[in-house]
Amino acid sequence: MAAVGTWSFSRPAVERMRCMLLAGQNATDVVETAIAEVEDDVDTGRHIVGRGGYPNSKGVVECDAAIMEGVPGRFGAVAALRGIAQPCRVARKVMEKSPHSLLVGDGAEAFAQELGFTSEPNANMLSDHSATAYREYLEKNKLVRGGHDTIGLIALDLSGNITVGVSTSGAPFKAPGRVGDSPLPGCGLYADHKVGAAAATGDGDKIMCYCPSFHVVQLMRQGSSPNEACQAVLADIQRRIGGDKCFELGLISLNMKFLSA
Ligand code: SD4
Repeated sequence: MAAVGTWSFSRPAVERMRCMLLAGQNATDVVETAIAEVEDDVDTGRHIVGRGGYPNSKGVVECDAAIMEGVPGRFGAVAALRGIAQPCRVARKVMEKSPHSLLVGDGAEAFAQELGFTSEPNANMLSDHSATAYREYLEKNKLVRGGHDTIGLIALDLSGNITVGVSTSGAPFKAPGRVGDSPLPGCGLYADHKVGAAAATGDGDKIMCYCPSFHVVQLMRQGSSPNEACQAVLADIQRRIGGDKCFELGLISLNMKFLSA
């Protein structure tokens, strides 16, 4: 079994996943639970995930989230979803209960409500921090607080199931309706039970043009280690965009090697 996550703030979530996996829990339950706890937590340093995420340019929190299992076709996602504190739980329901793979905006919210999720007023989705940051943004008409907090978690359970999940409120003060890389398969996340899984974080408007998560998994399929695959994808993108240009992209990946560890 094994668990990995994006950014140092995900360490408690990774530790939580490790305990759940050791207790024999299923990879998808583990990823969903660990992400949902981060989504619903407005404390310390997590300002781009679920409740408490930075809002869009109109002050409304809009979230993207996705879950992908290693089994072919097992994918569900939501994008530009408003009023739901734990969007990754809705993404899982899309995977399990909907004939579709990705639901957006009002349609995603209606789907969530039908399945018993409570839609909350936008005021409940903002934290003191994100509300203050939005006021500063309006006053100065520019992003005064940035950073990256998108959570991406990968779990490999004791039975050999691998699942990856991501959740984000996206680019701070984005245009309403903007969707990033996170809910797009191959871009924000990808999993294949014969190979491994990967997740991305960073500037989603650029990331989605390069399908880096799919690329990482393909390279692992061809024999690269997770680290080699991530490095190779970063180098490939750097080569393609040209030496002096850059954008923010972080990748995590896990292969099936830890199955018996
Ligand atoms: C997005 N990739 O919506 C996300 C943002 C992110 O850490 O990863 N932030 O563009």
